[in-house]
Parts: sequence; C-alpha cells; structure tokens
Amino acid sequence: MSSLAAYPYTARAVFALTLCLLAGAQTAVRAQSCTDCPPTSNMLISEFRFGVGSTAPNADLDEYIELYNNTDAPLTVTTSDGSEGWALVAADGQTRFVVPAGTIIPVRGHYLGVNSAGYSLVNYGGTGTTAGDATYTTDIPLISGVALFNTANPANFTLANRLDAVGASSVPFLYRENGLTTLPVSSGSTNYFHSRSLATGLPRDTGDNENDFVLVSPNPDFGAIMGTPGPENLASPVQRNLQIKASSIDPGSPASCTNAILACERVRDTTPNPGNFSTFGTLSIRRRFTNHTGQAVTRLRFRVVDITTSVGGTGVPAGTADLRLLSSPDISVFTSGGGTLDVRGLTREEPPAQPNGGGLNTSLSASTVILALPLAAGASIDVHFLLGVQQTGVFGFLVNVEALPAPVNPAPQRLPRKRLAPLEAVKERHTNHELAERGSN
Ligand SMILES: [Ca+2]
Ligand SMILES: [Ca+2]
Ligand SMILES: [Ca+2]
Repeated sequence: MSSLAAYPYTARAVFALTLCLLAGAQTAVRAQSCTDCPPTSNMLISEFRFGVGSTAPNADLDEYIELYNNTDAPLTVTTSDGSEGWALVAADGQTRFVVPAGTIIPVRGHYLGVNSAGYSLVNYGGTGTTAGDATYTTDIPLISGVALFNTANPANFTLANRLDAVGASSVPFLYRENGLTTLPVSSGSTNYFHSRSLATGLPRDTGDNENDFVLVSPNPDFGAIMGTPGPENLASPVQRNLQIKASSIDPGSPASCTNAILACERVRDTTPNPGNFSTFGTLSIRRRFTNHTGQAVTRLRFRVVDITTSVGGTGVPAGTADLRLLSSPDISVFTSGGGTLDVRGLTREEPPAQPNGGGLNTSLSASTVILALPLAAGASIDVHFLLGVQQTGVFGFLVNVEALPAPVNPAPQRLPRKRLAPLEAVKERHTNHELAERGSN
C-alpha cells in the first residue's frame, strides 16, 4: 500500500523526498531506505508490466518496459565500451532488448520495449501508434526485476554502469533499488502494472522502488490503485506543461456551480448514474489550454498523474472521494457576458478496456487536435474533464499536458530539482464542500 501516492498525497510526496535528503533520519524511518541514495539518472524506467494473468493466450507474455528521458534536452544513446547500446536486462541476467547507440530520445520522451509474443497495447492512443521501439520474446516472470545499463556488454553489467533498476525486493540486488514490496498478488485474473509516480508533474526517483512506483490496475486488483496502463514510445506525445498553459474558460463566471450549462470552472451535478460510475453524480472540470510552444500542436492529450480513486481490496478511506475518469461529450455553455462557448469533450484512450472507469495514469485525448487540424501557435482550446463520483469526500485531481511535436532543440533549461516546474495543467486539490456534504447524507 505504501506505494500508493494518493493518501495523503502531499504528505507522501514530502516523505519520499526527505528519505533521501535526511540521511541521518532514514534508518529510523525505514530500515533499508536509500542505502546509497543514487543520483537521479538521465534515463529512467518509467512504467512496466511483466504480464497479465488472464486466460488469454500468451497473457504472461503481455509485457512492456517503458524508458524515459528525464532531462529537458534530447538524449543521445552512447556507449564507452564500443558495445551496441544500452541493455535492458531482466533479473535472470539475460538481455531483453538494447536501445541502439545513436538513438535520440526526445525531450521528456520515451523508448518502449515490448514482448512481441504477447504485447496487447499496440493500438493504445490510436491504431498502431504504440508499437514497441524494440521487441523481445523471452518471458519475464510476473514477480521479477529489470535493470538498464549504459552498455550492452554483459561483462559490464555492474552497479557502476547501471542507469536505473526496478524489481521485487526478492530479486538480486543489481535488479532493484531497495525493491518493490507492493506486488501483484497472483498471476490469475490480474491486470496489474507499475508506474513511476508523476504526482509532481515529473517522475519521482528517490532510489527506492517502493517509494517511486505505484501499483496500478484497471480492475479492482488487490493493493492496486484504479488506473490505466499508458505505454509510450519514441513517437508518443511528450509532457509540455510549461508550454501549454491552463486558465479559466470564463473568468467572469463563478469558479464553482451546479448548473452544467454555465461557464463555471467546476460543475457538480449530483444526478446519480450508477451504471456509469457516477453513483453520486459527476464533477466536470473545465479549462482553457493555450499553446505557447511556438509551434502548431498536432496532438494533444492529458494524463492523470494524481487522483483520489479506489484501491483494490480496501476501496477509499471515509471522507476521501472515489473518482472515475469518464469520456466527456462536446458541450456549449453560457458565459458571463451572455454569449456561448463551445467546450470540447475528451476521449479516454484505450486499449485496454476500463470496465471500472479511468483513474491514475489514464490519458484523455483532445481528439479535435490532429495533424490535419492542429492547434495553432498562440491558439486555445476549451475542454472539460468529466469525473464520476463513486464516493464523496475530499478529492485530488492533477493532470499533465502531453503534446506533439516534441520540443525542438535547444530545449528549455532543466530546472533545479528544488524548483520543479509547477504542474500547470489542472490543479484541483480542494475540500469540495458539496462532495463532503453529500457524503454525510
Ligand atoms: Ca511474464
Ligand atoms: Ca533510480
Ligand atoms: Ca507511460
């Protein structure tokens, strides 16, 4: 459970950071925490799964490992030993795939390795758009670990050459950072994956897997927060929070209201719709996103990086809201000036199916922004996020903006870690009195 970022999210983020900063205190906090506090790497393992336990053929081979350029500049893969690239190696010591030398990972971009014998998410975000950049076919056990080395020469698979690692606390030391203890419970009827926390907008990398990763599932799998796998490859949209900014759709309208046809920033509709994960109605969050990239944006989507939602086996604590992401329709609302405003709906991206609604790591596409109809430099789009309310209470909901194209070189300067860019997209982290009051009825 400790890898679940949500409760209480603010305190949890502080805790994770202080683990590495307060070296003297860490032993008391957690016996094995951060023994060497490795500096954050330029290349991280950001999301993975080692199989889904279903009756589908090759379910145990439905695997992917996503890597991430943790810098604000394009990252070129190079080796110092003449080997072919950077190897992703499983805890059995066998290489699964190599990122070839010369590969350029875009700013905040990804590289995806998939098990081609079972990988099922090639159409995530659009037909054929999420194929692996590299493939392999040898199974990685559900409870295992992986490490990324800056070499492809097995003789050099050492701690000194390791860029990142994540694995269960039971696997050899080289294939984990302390190690995960929140793990898939069994290989039967499960759909787990692990995602590195992005609750600050940027990946958490404290050198302790259990602090840095969250166990997630689109099903109510035990110990997993509700959410959706989001594999990303070299061509996927990249995080552009600093260049695509959120603002009110109509500053003259009230911030919060209950009438969905008004241009409020947040609308609470209490009409029950249990069939659509809205037992206590819905919450609609509206925002204007303005393109400050200096380029025409040809693809725009939003990724949920923090949300109060259900946890398999334990649900949601009393007083905390259980929210589920829904796709939203296009709507037209009345502004404070007496006019009307078109607010675009957002489409929850699949596969996989999300039979319980979306949650953490779920992405929502602004499907009106496409290559043929880009969002021009300086232009804006008004959108609304629709959340089903399954339990009322205090809620949190944060998203990252992801867009194409990736930034051009030279990229924005990397901000020091203590001055992380504020999450620009949507910040809804209030005690919602309407929700809380409904909860007491
Ligand atoms: Ca497997
Ligand atoms: Ca690490
Ligand atoms: Ca991802």
